[in-house]
Amino acid sequence: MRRRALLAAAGGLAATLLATPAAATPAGSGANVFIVDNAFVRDVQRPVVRISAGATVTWHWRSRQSHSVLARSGPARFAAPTRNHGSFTHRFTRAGTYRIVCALHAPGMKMTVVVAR
Ligand SMILES: [Cu+2]
Repeated sequence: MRRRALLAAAGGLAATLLATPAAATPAGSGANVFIVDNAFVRDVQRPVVRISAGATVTWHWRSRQSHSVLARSGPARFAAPTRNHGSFTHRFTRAGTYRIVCALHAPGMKMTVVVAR
């Protein structure tokens, strides 16, 4: 039930975001992604998050199982430790496409961050 409530909340956030023009999150600001069992969620599972160089993405764990954030390919590599609570923020300074997975649940648990100049 907790998970259902979270997904409903994420859906409400998505509706808010979809009501605004589909611009990339600008530099100096941040996008949020939720981590549930077993998916990355923004508006949908396996989201494509579009930001500008200099913006951040913050992952928020809302899971019972442990998950990680691992940039498997892209202009830069980074990783957050495997855990089931808390949050992790990464600032993207280099433009390009980042393929991100959970190291424990790849290849199914994945998402993409596209960073514009
Ligand atoms: Cu995982």
